[in-house]
Formats: sequence, C-alpha cells, structure tokens
Amino acid sequence: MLDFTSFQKKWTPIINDYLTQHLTDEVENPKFREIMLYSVVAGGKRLRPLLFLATLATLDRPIDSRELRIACGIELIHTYSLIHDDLPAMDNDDYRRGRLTSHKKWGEAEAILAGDALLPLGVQWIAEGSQDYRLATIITAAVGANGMVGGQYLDIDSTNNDQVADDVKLIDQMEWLKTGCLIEACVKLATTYADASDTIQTDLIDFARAFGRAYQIYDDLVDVVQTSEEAGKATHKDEAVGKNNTLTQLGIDKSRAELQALIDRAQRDLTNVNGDLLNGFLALYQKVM
Ligand code: GRG
Repeated sequence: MLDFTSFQKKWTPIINDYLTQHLTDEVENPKFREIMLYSVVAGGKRLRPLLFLATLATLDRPIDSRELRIACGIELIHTYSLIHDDLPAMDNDDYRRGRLTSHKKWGEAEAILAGDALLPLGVQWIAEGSQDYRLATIITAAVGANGMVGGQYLDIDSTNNDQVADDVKLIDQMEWLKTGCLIEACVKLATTYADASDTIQTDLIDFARAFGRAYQIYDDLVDVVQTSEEAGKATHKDEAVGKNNTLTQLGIDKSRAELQALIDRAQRDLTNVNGDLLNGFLALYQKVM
C-alpha cells in the first residue's frame, strides 16, 4: 500500500481532473458552469475525497471511475458548504482558497445558486457511483438538519443571540456538526460501500470521529499560528479571540493539548486495522503543534 504522501500525490491530480472534466461535461449552461467551476477548481486540499479513497484502499478495495465519482461528489458538497458559509448572511468573507469568494466574484444570487446546484449534483454523483441508496442516506444525513446545516444553524443562532461565549458543550456540538459529521461520513461511505465487517467499521468510524473533531480545532489553530520557517519555530498572532470556537474557549495551549489527545485517540483506533495510510492523515496536524 502507498504511504500517505505518495497516495496524496497520486490521487489529488486525478480528483482535480475528474472534477473539471465532469463539471464541464455535465453542466449545460456555460455561464453557470463557469461559476460552479470557479469555486470547485480553486485549489482545495481535497481532504474529504482523499479520506474516502484512502479508507477504500485500507480495505483493499480497488479505485476506479465509480469510486472516483463518489469521492468527487463529496468534494462538490463540501464546496457548496464553503460558498454558502462565505456569504454576507453567514461569515461574509471576501477570500477563499486564495481567490475572491464566489459572491464577490459573481454576485450573491449567483453564489447561492452555485451552492444550490453543487449540493444535489454531489448527491447524484454519490448515488450514481455507488448504485446504493445507503450511501445517499449517509451523505444526506451528514449534511442536513442533524449534521452540517444543523451545526451552521447553531452557530448563527448562538451568534445572533450572543449566547455561546462560555458554553463549552454547545461549542463542541456545533463544531462536531459543522465539520466533523462530513468527515465521519467520508469514512462511513467507504466502509458501507466496501461492506466492511462490523468490527473494522467500528474502528474506522471511531478514527474518523476523532479525526473530524480534531479538524476544526486544527483549522482554528492554523488561523492563529504562523510557522516561521527562518526561526524554525511557531509564532502566534493575537487573534485567538472573537470567535465562537474551542480555541477562544480554551486558548492556544489547551487547544493544542486537546488536539494531541484526539490525535492519540485516532491512532489508537487504528491499531487493529491496517492503518498506516490513514495514520498519515494525522501528520496534517503537525503544522500547528
Ligand atoms: C453554510 C450550509 C453551510 C455550512 C457551512 C463548511 C461549514 C459549514 C463551515 C465552515 C466553517 C469552517 C471554516 C470550519 C473549519 C473546517 C473547514 C470546513 C475548513 C475548510 O475545509 P478545508 O480545510 O478547505 O478542507 P479546502 O479549501 O482545503 O477544501
């Protein structure tokens, strides 16, 4: 089996090509296609499709066009969530993936519609790739009212009502729903698609839960920790406050400790499976430790 870096190097360009090719082929209106492509091919890390494919590889399943279609369907849904998250009514961000956000570039209605179109297209690709209603159920549950959108609602509601500041449990639930659920779904989709045994499925999903919880903490830490390569050590920006997240709640040191605990847990969850490839995903977090 490939190690994580080789796996990532091999599959990232294949995922990127698939996304470009199939959006180009399958979205009929050329202007709207351009708007959708603008956000999808803007250079994301492709973490979620890679996680789905790596879980399949861990389960000794071959990867071909059907599996690629499922993987890229997940990325379409993730991209929809980023477009909508950036909107003026939500986070009101001007930049994403190193370029102007969709609404800044194309207009607000256009960005809403691009997101609206990416969500069902992603579900369609997952259904077509898998030919299995269970996968459509897993993905729609993960991103719906009891998953990602529910988490975004909690975020909006608590911000509007000034309620979150010291409610650790609420922040934890919000972060899990917003970010963790979709990451967990990547692994669930793979274990279901591959018909993994119950025990392996449990181990891999436990890994995904720890990894998914860790991801939000990592993402917040990345915002405030800048690695100074010349000095060879981490330097901090004083921006850890002002957002409803674990980082604001715990501060940098405790957030790091929490992240380390989650990494340790994720590693333990892999002890009974052939976990070398999936373990490689955890190296991502070294950037902020
Ligand atoms: C608006 C329906 C709706 C949902 C929004 C995505 C989301 C839910 C909120 C984003 C908040 C956020 C920045 C969470 C941190 C984790 C995260 C999703 C980071 C972005 O994903 P990456 O790091 O980005 O995988 P790339 O660009 O590499 O794909």
